[in-house]
Amino acid sequence: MTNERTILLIGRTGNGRSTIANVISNTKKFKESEYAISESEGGQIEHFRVRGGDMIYNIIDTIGIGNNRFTEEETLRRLANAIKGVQNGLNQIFFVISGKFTQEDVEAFTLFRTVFFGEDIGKYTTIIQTKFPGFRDPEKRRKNKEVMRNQNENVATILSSCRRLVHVNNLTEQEDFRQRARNDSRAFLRNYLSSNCQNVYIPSNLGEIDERIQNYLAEKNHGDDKQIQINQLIKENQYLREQLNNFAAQQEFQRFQNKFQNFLNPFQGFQGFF
Ligand SMILES: Nc1nc2c(ncn2[C@@H]2O[C@H](COP(=O)(O)OP(=O)(O)O)[C@@H](O)[C@H]2O)c(=O)[nH]1
Ligand SMILES: [Mg+2]
Repeated sequence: MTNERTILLIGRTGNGRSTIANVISNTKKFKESEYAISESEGGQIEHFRVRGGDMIYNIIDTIGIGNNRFTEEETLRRLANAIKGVQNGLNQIFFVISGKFTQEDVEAFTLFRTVFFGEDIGKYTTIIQTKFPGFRDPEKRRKNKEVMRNQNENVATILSSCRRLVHVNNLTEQEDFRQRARNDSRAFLRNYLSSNCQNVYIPSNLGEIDERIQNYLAEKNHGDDKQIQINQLIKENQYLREQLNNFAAQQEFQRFQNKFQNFLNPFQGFQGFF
């Protein structure tokens, strides 16, 4: 058995992937950013060893979905390069969400499942929820998971397909001078990794990623074209409705004018008196 483990961090920009990479590796090598705009450019890999052990951990931070620095196509291409680089397979994927499981997170997870990995992605994936102040309290964690499960069917399906939901709150030095929250996260995550990443996951059809990206983008563009057509039809429909309303109002006015004229008619003969 090899004494190497590889962990891949994925998710939407700003959710705290780079921070988790720093926390686990106990370094500051990954750039944490308050501003989604200064998103890292692609995959960054660092290695660390837990003191007293001989296991080498490779931790890979990837570009975030939804960053506003690159186009979607460029983002997917950079992600593909990072994932293709993992030749000996992955032992654990951390899908990072923050605060709550949003619709955008659902879409990002679906993208990873359909374009990059496969239906079995959940077997190797742990969801990490960052920015969760109650992370030390089992009751708050349980409640949060329950709320998330009841949120909607998509979220519930993703949750039940993954290994586990883990909560952390990786506060910055300004927020937590002694870094207690990060130390607790590190202890938990390292312990979790030591017993949860023995299996190796080699995503199938890695060679076809580029093709799947092209298909995904083509389908999406097709969807966008359809949406444009629908919007155009809605606009035309609105215009016709307005015309119809104007016409009806004119008719109504005409009817009123005629009635008024009819009312005035009997008095026409008296005009000479006024
Ligand atoms: N309060 C709090 N802030 C966090 C947490 N994780 C990340 N952050 C902050 O969120 C911002 C984005 O984090 P970053 O790791 O760069 O996100 P990435 O785009 O997913 O790599 C940074 O300002 C971090 O300091 C957390 O668990 N709690
Ligand atoms: Mg980052």
